[in-house]
Amino acid sequence: ATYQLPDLSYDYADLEPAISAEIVELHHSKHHAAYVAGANTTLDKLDQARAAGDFGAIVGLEKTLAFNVSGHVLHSIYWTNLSPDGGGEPDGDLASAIAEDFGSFDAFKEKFTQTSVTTFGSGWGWLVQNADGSLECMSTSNAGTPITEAGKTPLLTCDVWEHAYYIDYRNARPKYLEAFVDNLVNWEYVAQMYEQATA
Ligand code: MN3
Repeated sequence: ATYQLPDLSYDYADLEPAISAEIVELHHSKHHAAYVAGANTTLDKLDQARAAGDFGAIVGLEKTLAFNVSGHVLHSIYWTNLSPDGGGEPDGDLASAIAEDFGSFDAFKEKFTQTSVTTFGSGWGWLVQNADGSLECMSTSNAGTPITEAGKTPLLTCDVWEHAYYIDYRNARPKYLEAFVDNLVNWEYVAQMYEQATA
């Protein structure tokens, strides 16, 4: 298989109490795994359609492939930008950039939370860096990523599909965002992404 479900660098229970082991296990071993399986199955179907010269089928399969690969990549970023030792505030250049572009860390927190919470339907909340170096909070729908918009580099993302929080928080998406920002953000990883984007 071309795509593989990555192992997490922590156990399913390690993000408690912010996110329960039940959610993390379902989210990783079922939801994320379904994107990986979907991508691999679609690749096989594409091979068959190409071999058969079935150009009508190829267009639809390419869309399905893009959706599944994107879902796989988004979840891989999400797991990596979470940490059992996460939360708090970043330091160094990233902290300075956040203070400069949002006014303060608290103002950033407010903006990131608000942007993520108000994502229409299923999607993802983001902190991205623009081509001019400025930082911005945004959201994308379904399996959309900021990479498709010119000059935007993802630094941090939060999955706001209901499967990411519903068992623990029911419809209280703001409570999930609060727990995410206060306890789970792996700022070391986000700082690495910022360094790479800035280099
Ligand atoms: Mn998800």
